[in-house]
Amino acid sequence: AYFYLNGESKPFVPSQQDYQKVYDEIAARLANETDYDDGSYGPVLVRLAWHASGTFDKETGTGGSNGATMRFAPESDHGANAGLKHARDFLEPVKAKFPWITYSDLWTLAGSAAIQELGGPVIPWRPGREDKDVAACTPDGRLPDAAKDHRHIRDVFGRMGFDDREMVALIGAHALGRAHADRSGFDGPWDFSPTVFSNEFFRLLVEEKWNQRKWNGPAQFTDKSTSTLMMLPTDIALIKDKGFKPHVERYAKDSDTFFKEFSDAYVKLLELGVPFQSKPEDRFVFKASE
Ligand code: ZEM
Repeated sequence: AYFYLNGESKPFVPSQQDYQKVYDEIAARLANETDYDDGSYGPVLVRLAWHASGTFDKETGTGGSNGATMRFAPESDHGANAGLKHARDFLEPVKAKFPWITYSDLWTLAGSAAIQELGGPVIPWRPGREDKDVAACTPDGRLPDAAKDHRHIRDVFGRMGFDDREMVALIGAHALGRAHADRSGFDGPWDFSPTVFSNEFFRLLVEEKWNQRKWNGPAQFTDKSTSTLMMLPTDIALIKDKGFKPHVERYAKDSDTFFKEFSDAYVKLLELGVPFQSKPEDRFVFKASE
């Protein structure tokens, strides 16, 4: 578990300050590399950390962020992971500068950094993940399919160990980024500021009228007011289902509550299946850039 820096005889044990340097490097790259999508790699980093973690199966203890097996085919080629190479490649110069960090720690740290740098809540984080080899790749089909319904959401997130409230909070990350026709087949952003973390996804879900989009692509929804935004079938399922809807309404009204409950659920997601030596109270709180 130790990393020997070039020519050093003592093992290098990184401190919180060392991880803050990794955070700062990611933040600096986010600020500089604006020639991508809506001007930020932040959303795709949030998605990388989620897809690295969301393969977890609580029954077998397999999958999860511990391993970073998405570096390898077949996992990198799973349909759900289309486009995440942009996020992995964005982080390669960071890995090169801080070779002592594991990919699995780096990807999750980047998820925490991206949420904070995009104006979201603090995402406390701790190290301790080890990279695994190709044999630990998870089978295809563990990540959710946007064409499906409320039962599928409960099946997939229930397998990870989440309850209704946490499922809704997590999907609120769709305030960020967009769908790409050449990746998932779906198309468009969920709100008008896809590089700012907010509760807009929930407000629009409740306040807008969502119609089926008329196009040749997969079934998705578009807003009546501008026809520029989109919702996935699984997003619309959140206002159709009795267990999910009260949380959508709470988050639509109360941004502070959403930020708090999102943070708790995203921290839990990034830690699923990781055999930490440290305790939850040892998590680091990274200082965001100004
Ligand atoms: Zn997403 N997500 N997601 N998601 N997601 C997309 C994009 C993004 C689902 C899903 O199928 C899709 C969570 C839950 C669920 C983000 C974060 C989180 C896209 C578009 C699809 C199709 C991909 C593309 O074309 O590039 C489904 C079905 C979900 C649950 C039911 C959770 C949980 C997330 C984080 C906590 C983010 C940030 C994006 C935008 C990525 C980007 O590149 O802009």
